[in-house]
Amino acid sequence: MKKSVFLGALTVAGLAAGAAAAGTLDDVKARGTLNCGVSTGLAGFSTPDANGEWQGFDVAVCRAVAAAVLDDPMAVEFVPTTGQTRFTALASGEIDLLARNTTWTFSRDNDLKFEFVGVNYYDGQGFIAPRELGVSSAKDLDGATVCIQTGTTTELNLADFFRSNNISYEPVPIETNAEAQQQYLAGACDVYTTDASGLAATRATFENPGDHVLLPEIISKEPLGPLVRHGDNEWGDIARWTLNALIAAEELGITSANIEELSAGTDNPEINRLLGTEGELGAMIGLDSDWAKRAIMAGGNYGELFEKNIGESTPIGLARGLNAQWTDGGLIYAPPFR
Ligand SMILES: N[C@@H](CCC(=O)N[C@@H](CS)C(=O)NCC(=O)O)C(=O)O
Repeated sequence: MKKSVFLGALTVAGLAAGAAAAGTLDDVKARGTLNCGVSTGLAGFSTPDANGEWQGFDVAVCRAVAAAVLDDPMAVEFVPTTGQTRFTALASGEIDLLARNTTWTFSRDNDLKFEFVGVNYYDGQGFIAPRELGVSSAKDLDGATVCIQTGTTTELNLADFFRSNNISYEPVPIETNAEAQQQYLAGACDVYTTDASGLAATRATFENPGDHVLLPEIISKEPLGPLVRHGDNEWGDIARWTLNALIAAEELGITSANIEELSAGTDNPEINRLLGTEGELGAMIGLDSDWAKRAIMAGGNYGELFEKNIGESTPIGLARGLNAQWTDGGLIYAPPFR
């Protein structure tokens, strides 16, 4: 009896070791590139520039992970995914990481079996309407046609919102943001609903953004973040702590401008542990001591990435709001590096 329990434990340990040996980190290293799922195109978050190079706030997460793991922020194969295709791409192993304004929900975690490694943007669902429609509240949308992306939380929130307000709507289902924009501008739907950040990003690309208003209601919570498959905790930890490194760097005042200097050693022990001049944090996640330094150098700390890609001085024009550091009254908070 005792023996079989012992053997059972060994078998489980053996399986776990086997899974770790054939884990995502090894696959990524052997391949030399990170396969990162992004959107088909959303200004500021993930979109190819004029040279076909992917840019944006979500793209930056892929680049930071590639820098940490492969010592090269450019070693990323970007895989465009829609609201519908993103989960199959991750579950099937086509991508190692999904960084595409994806909302962390109970069913995506437990039913689809993914692991959200954190939140890089706290959002909520809003509506955009042509100014000439004269609508000032989403509650005035009884009978409206609504453009909506399939495979999203947006679809379900919309149904909940109209039902709880006892009003009706007609969905106009579309697959990509580009299609939504085109349909909305062509008048195929009265309003377009999606994450408020997505609405801001989309409106920024309109010829006359001022002709469109964002309605005041935010009808849901949309904590957006990167995710991996269940079952490879080591890989999940690398993605989670890379995101945390970007967040902690902002809190600790580590920037693109001073990181070289700070990584020679400082009198702040947490900065030293993060940048690898003290302790063995890198080894604990199977990486070298400079992993976080490289991740931060890929594009800057969390705040730098926010300002550069989607912040108030960009056409997207998003305020930090909930996405300010906890020290500034926001929700962005990295656990301690110790
Ligand atoms: N956060 C929601 C919605 C995500 C979503 O599909 N957002 C749209 C608009 S913000 C998008 O990213 N579109 C880009 C594309 O079509 O590729 C979810 O996870 O279901």
